[in-house]
Amino acid sequence: MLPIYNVVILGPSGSGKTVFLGSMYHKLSTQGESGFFLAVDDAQRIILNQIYTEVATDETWPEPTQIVDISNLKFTCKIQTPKGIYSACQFQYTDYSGEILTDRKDDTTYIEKFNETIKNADVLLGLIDGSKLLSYIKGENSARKWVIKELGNVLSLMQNTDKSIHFIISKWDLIEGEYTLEEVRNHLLEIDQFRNIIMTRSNNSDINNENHRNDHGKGVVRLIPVSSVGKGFAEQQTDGSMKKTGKLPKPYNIELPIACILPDKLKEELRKMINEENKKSQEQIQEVKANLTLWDKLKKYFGTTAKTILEKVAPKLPPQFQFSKEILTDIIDFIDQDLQTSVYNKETAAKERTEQLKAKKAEALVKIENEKTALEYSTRCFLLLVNKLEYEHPYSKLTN
Ligand SMILES: Nc1nc2c(ncn2[C@@H]2O[C@H](COP(=O)(O)OP(=O)(O)OP(=O)(O)O)[C@@H](O)[C@H]2O)c(=O)[nH]1
Ligand SMILES: [Mg+2]
Repeated sequence: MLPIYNVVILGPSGSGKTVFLGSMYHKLSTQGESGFFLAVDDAQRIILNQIYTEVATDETWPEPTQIVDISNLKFTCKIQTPKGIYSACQFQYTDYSGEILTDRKDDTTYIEKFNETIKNADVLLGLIDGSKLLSYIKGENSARKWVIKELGNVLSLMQNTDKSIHFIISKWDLIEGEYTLEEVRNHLLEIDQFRNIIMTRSNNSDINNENHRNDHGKGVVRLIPVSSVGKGFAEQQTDGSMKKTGKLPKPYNIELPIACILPDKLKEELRKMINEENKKSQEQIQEVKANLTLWDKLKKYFGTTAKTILEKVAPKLPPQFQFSKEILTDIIDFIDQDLQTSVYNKETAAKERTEQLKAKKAEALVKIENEKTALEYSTRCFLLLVNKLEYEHPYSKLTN
């Protein structure tokens, strides 16, 4: 059985979900630089191709999504090698428009179904509409409604969960060159609901709280700038509509969000485990050691060496994280390297890391001979992409 990771997409109507999925599929449906490709069943492939073709070649954009269209997509991540094609894992995307949710707030079965979907999600993908965000940053009056109603809806759905959240800033082509990701982040942090999500997950947010522990089982929050079409492809008109210029699409960062899912979810699982042990232990209230690495924390409860730690930890992980010890080591090392490098060394560190990861990827490629080895290879592909994100956008990580 292939491991499957569940992603729930939350974004108000018009935020760019459909175009994002079409463009992501287009980019990853053939094996390029990323090292893997995505496959879907025939019916979904036809729909996704239609979406992208319309975006790329017609004057029009796809119609707003009817709920039944593509509210459930299952991508199989595959690797093509000289020996054949191997499947590595699956990503299931469930699309819930924020608006549908508020409009159906009296429909309890719908809400129940939604809550169930959220419960089963490994990662929440929140789409923040880049064009609305831009109006908000510019202080335009019209943006208030967006902050309170549309973005507010999505954020309130996220308030009560500890899951990893990947915020995609869609339509980044409109913001790029006007504001940096750091500026955008600061503006978002001015929104209470947004800031609260980050604060409750940060290590030192509740420093005055006596229940404070230096670890928690909460997921990470990322901010990923994405353009499904690239800079210059479309121009926003005064009425808000998006006029195509005739340029060819050049999607930006479209392959990054999917790569963050597996590493972030594994990190969350490991933290949960540490947190549970911490709860059980006598010395609950400890001094804050924010810069303890994940290995350090694991060492506290599970063993003295990487080998002994993993012997204890690996069997406790959920089925979709039954990886080899080598891969687990790589992912934990990856997470830790990030914590250990100071801001000043980040660039050199990232470059070194890119080289290391590339070498490991090449090593894993020749070893592919079944689904398990294909997964090990794809994990390295994912880490390389996450590294790219963190290197090119140091402000993309909102929590550690
Ligand atoms: N400039 C720019 N415009 C985009 C981009 N992606 C989407 N758009 C615009 O945003 C509109 C809405 O995108 P959709 O993908 O249909 O939005 P959605 O979230 O699926 O909306 P619903 O299906 O109604 O829930 C598109 O028709 C485009 O005009 C992008 O990357 N850049
Ligand atoms: Mg749609």
